[in-house]
Amino acid sequence: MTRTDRRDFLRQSLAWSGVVLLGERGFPADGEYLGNLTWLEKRTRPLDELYGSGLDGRLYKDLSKLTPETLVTSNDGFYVRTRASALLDATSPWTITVRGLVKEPVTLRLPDLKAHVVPQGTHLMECSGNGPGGAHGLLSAARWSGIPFGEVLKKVSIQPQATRALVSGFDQYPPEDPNTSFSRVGASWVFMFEELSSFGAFMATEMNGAPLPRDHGFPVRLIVPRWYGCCSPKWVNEIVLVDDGEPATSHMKEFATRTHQQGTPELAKDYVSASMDHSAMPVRVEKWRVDGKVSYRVVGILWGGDRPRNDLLIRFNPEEEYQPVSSCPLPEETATWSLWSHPWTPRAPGKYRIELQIRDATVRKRRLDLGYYGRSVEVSEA
Ligand SMILES: Nc1nc2c(c(=O)[nH]1)N[C@H]1C(S)=C(S)[C@@H](COP(=O)(O)O)O[C@H]1N2
Ligand SMILES: [Mo]
Repeated sequence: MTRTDRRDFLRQSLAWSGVVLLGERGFPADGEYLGNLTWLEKRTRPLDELYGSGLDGRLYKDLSKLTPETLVTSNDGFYVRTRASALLDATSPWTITVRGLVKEPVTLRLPDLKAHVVPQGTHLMECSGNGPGGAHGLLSAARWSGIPFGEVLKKVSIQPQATRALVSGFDQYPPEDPNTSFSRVGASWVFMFEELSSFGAFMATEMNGAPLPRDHGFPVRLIVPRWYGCCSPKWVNEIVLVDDGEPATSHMKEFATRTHQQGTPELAKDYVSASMDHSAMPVRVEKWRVDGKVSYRVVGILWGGDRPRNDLLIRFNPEEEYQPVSSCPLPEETATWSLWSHPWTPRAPGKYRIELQIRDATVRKRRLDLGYYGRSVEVSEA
């Protein structure tokens, strides 16, 4: 085991140690599992099924199946937002052009950068437009390897006025591609050098020990840990070094609201870091029969934020008080997600809206404050 593997393994076993009294996969050992309740939010997309092409290509992950063993998503189970273009030719040596505020533009050959590939650990990615129509399934985590972004910058001589990098990928689709997507083509984002280094951005070449799958950016994509997925261009082929006067890209503007910007700024420098706040949601409500009585258990995930915390609260309707989640192990770090669970005895049959919150009011958690990940169920037996 490498150091990262061992850390992942330890984290996963620790994450579930809060429920060691429960049986296999965390279920009560003596109970009968009766299945999961259905979410009442209208779902319009299939789950765990790769469909569509190009910009419209999607895979929404079925998060209700998450277990401690599947917290690292397999390559073909990882969510997809935009599939590789039919025009993408990744056979010849891939190149990345670095231009803009450099002494001399250079064309880097990916094979020449491969010496800098190192394990980067497990990182979660979430689409900022991750809504109920796809059961919030635009969320996955993988173990990545890649080239630290700083190593790429070392290959060029940077002019002193450069403060930012505009990173772009291959985003050309055949005219006959039947896109009906509301999404616009392109995923270029402008980052402050400082953001790229402090968040540990890297150019990923491997996912879970294998070359990146084509739909996930083969042969190389950017990953900005703890930022929304819209800031991680796939099929990266160009880096332009720019200064503070650089306009925002159309992609940044399209995603301004979803990344919690103030309005839709015209200049890249007026965009705040698109990092994910502390977030949590239920992924399933299990129904059990224990000692002849029906009981429920809510299982969910916790992710985002800048430091590990487990002061998670849950409530089962807006008029109810929040109460501490009964089993929420403290994660080791916030690069990826962890599981929590909470036994639930509804007072009466009826509809319940489940919401999560963080106890510390000083913590930034904009989506929790908005009730963004709240989900509802109907209980027929209490
Ligand atoms: N070149 C390119 N990169 C892209 C996109 C795109 O449309 N084109 N979509 C972005 C968005 S919105 C998300 S959420 C992530 C999704 O990455 P995944 O499909 O590997 O899960 O890729 C990002 N990178
Ligand atoms: Mo996204």
